[in-house]
Amino acid sequence: DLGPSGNPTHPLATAPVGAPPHSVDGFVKEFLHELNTNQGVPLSMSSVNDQYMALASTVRNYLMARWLETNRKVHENKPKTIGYLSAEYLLGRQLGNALLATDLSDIAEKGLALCGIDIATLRAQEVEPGLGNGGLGRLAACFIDSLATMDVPCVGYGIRYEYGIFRQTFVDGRQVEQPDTWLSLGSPWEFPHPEASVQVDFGGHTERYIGEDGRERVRWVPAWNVLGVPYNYMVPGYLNGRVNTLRLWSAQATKAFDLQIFNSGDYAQAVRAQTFAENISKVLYPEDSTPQGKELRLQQQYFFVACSLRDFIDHSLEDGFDLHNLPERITFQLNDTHPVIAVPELMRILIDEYDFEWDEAWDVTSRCFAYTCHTLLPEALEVWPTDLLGRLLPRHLELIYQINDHFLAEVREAFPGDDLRAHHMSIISHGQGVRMAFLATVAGTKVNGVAELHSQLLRDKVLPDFSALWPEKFTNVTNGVTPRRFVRLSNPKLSELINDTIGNGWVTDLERLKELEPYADDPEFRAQFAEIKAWNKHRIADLLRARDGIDLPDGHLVDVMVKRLHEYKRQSLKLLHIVSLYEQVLSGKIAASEVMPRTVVFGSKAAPGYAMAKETIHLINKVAATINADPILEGRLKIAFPANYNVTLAEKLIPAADLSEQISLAGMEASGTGNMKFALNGALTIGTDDGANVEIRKLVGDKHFFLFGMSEPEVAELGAQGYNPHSYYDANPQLKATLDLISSGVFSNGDRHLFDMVVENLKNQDRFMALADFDSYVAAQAKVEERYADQDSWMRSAILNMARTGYFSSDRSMRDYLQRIWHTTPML
Ligand code: GL7
Repeated sequence: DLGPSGNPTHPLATAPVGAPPHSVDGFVKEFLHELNTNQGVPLSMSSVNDQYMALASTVRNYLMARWLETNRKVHENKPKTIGYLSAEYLLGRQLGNALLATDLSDIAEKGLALCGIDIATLRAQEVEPGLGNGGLGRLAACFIDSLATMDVPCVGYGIRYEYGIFRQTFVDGRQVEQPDTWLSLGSPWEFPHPEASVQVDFGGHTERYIGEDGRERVRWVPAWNVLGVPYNYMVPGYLNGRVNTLRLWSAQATKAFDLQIFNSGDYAQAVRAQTFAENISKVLYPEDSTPQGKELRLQQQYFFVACSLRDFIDHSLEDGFDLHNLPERITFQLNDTHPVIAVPELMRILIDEYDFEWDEAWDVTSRCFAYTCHTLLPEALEVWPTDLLGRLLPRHLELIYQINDHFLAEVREAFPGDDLRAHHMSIISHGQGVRMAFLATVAGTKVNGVAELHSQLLRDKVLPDFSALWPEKFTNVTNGVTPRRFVRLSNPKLSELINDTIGNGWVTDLERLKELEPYADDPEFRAQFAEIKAWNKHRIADLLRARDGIDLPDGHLVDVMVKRLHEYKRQSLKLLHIVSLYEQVLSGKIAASEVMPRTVVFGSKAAPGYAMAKETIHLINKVAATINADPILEGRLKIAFPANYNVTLAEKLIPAADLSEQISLAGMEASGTGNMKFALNGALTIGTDDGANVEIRKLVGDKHFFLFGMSEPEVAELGAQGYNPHSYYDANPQLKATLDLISSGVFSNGDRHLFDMVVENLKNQDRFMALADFDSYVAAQAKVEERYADQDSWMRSAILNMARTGYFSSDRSMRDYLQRIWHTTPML
């Protein structure tokens, strides 16, 4: 008796694994069983890691039946699947989310307590998989959470980096990077499937030959190859019985080592091929918003994309499936340009392996992909040199030339005689290389930006010729964040208050937070809300004291700027504000007692090769050391800069914030997603009219948002006139005094030049116009202080921020993708 996959079946084999009963006793039994059989230790001799591993397996077992059932349903119903192709997934810790998805948190806590174990200790044992740099990678993690929760079939495809984003330490205020050894104690969340490995080819050359049908054909003769080993991870939906899959690929040598060479005694040479192959998934590139033009990075990109297409075509589709119908079964969503090499890869598979004619292959390919752009910075748009591409992927380069030829013919037909336009639009730019964003735009059914302003600028400024040619191709999907992780898990007290007030439907229907609006005027609710904010502040204060030896004083406004360190995000502007306050006290312009008690919290990693960003970190730390120790401020102004900001820290920090700093130069931040997390946790935003800030402000209302700075058109105009930062320095005495204080040596033991790089850059270059927005920023901060002094009014605004930002759930983003891009409905 054979089942649908051709495997033998047995009546019992198709029944789902029974989920154990939801009881404390049942849980304890399971937990001890896992401890004994998986870890091989009795409770009395178990380490914290043993206990964590056993707890994780216990929870995993509860999810297993649902995973099997989900896979069975997909196998049977063959629904259209979303293949989310992303080089990054910034997942955060898994345990809490798995407990939430199975509704086991309370039972586990009680059960462990019976064993004498504090669940918090086990939670703290988990090292988060930091397989992403920042917003882009975290967005991917939120999206797969939402798709699972919404019952949408999705496979997330990516790379299982052995080392994720580096661990940041500070040495004398400077960032020092340490490798992120997230796998060193083992990960209980992954399921390796070496038997399902796929081979990925590289290099070599192509040959032309005449096929049996008399047509000229191309054969790629690669020079070397590696194996992609899939590791599956569960992506549990929230209390809905669905578990989707995240499949991350790990690179392995096809031949582990050469025994002949080994026996001859040259051990290093014997394992060279292995080292070379394994390097591909060794480490995440720690670049954020800049492409790293490294051969290894292109290898990573092709590696995971080739594995993923192979996997879907060979393993997910039934034997004999007609690939002409592929678009009915999958949409590959390209998360930025990183996976765009998938486009020529699918063309290659269809033409070279399945004998498709060009037009047939293009028809299928161009219906299988959609592209999301996540940036506006020109330097962040990937361009691969043709010689590199030709060396690594000769067949793909040929196909890209052919795609370009067909495309340019279409352009010339649409705009006859406009050769210049065709030149501008060419996928291959002479002198530069292959413009991956253009390739993605040509191939994608849809192209979307990640916030309204960004999508508009994408159409008007980044890809104007393309939007003229195909206006209907362009659309917007504003980003979102998962309310499970970023409210329900990260802010348990607030969640409880919301549940008690409006029920718990909001966790999967976040717009229902609107029902809280009337409570903004209820003094009792406001008091409870304020109490929770204070509780969250104590929670983070305890953590920072233990984690970093940082002191977070009581009663301060908690002003938070956490995000990657980038000039366009303007951490330097925030710093200028702090230094300006300090300068005014030092020079006696104001009394310390006039400074509103405030702690500014920074959290930020800089790309290791980004010198200006690293200098900015150094400067923040030096300013922090000075002002935190200076009695003249009477402890009223503090800077806290915990090292190694990551998802785990964000979950504790964001709920404690009063003020959310979203101060990028208008037109630069594609969306931002931290901005959404803060608003949902009842922080007020001080921000520019940039990215999703625009939409946040529209929803919460001007009265509850501190807007400052130039608008995007004003920025463009100032840029066109010729921006001269020095004129602001010369014209504004407070700004001058502030910058001069940094150059005076007070923050650098008398060294007047230590921070020249940052200061001179601001005075003379200031690409992101911090000086132009300084006055307006300082004025907005004064309004913050005025509002914060009236706690009732502040809490009212904070509640309204939470109540009015339910729109920013990633569930809503997914609904938008389903309607505007994927054209599929959830499979229930
Ligand atoms: C980013 C954008 O900078 C950020 O604004 C956006 O919210 C995020 C998700 O869409 O994508 N683009 C990018 O390259 N990184 C981002 O975080 C690293």
